[in-house]
Amino acid sequence: MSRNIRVGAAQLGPIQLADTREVVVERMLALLHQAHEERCSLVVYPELALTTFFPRWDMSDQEEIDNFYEREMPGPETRPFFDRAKEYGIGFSFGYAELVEEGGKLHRYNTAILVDSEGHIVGKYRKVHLPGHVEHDDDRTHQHLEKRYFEVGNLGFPVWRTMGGLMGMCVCNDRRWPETYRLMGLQGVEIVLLGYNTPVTNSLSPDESPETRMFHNHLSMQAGAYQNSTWVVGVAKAGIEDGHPLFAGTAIVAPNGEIVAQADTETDELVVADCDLDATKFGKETIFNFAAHRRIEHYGPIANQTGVQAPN
Ligand code: ING
Repeated sequence: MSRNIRVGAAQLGPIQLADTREVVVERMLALLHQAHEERCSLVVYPELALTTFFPRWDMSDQEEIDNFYEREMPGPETRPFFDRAKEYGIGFSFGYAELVEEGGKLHRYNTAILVDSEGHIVGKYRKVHLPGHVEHDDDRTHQHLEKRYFEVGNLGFPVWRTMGGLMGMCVCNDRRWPETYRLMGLQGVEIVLLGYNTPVTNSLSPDESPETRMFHNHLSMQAGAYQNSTWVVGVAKAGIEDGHPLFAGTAIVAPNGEIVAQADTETDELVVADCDLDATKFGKETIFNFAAHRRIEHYGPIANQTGVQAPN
């Protein structure tokens, strides 16, 4: 028995400050068309797929900052994309900066949505693990101001039963935290869709090699996949954005932790793999049969303690 879903990981090359959403959507549509030609039924795009990675810029003018956010989804620039995907019968996810009024206040999130093959927004996720800092940091080779521009996500780590499987999402830095995958694993997730924008250099450790950073990227996703017996689709925005390089490494990871397909370039590239969602069953029923093997009576600090409390 197999529940196969052909997935397209739609890596995007760089998006410059000067690039309009219309131009970016045209690039996304070109990848969507290629996915249609290759008979994909689900396409995954990166974090902040509509704009440059603006948290690298130290901005204080709220009007300037808010130019990077979407106030409605779909909006005028993204509606053509939603329409074409529905025409093709292809589901998709992508990340964007969300500006929303809730409880009479404006809120700003680093968000991803999941849209099914009939064009319905099935799910939304708001990034929980925000890396970086709030104030300008002279010790860094480049700024990473996600803690200034976004609030911590308030939707948890949902999993949705859609398009024939159990699907979840996370965003970028979330992929480095085991809790992210386990919270979805405890809901039976069979495929995790995530996008990332990751600088080639670590702003706090310029000596860290690009090879080491790519190792950490794949290690995080492979571990998450293996330890929760789920597919993981990790999609980069890559290349040099206004002089700031982001790394690629888009990959589709099988439930046994092996990478089954990955990008060769640092530009717009569709990486395709057939993902049998039933391939998640063996791990879930044996080595990672949570009900049979987990001992939650010992896990309290994982949920109750934030930082390290070392013995004296
Ligand atoms: N980017 C990076 C990521 O988690 C980062 C943040 C940079 C983490 C350097 C570690 C080292 O891939 C985003 N957008 O979270």
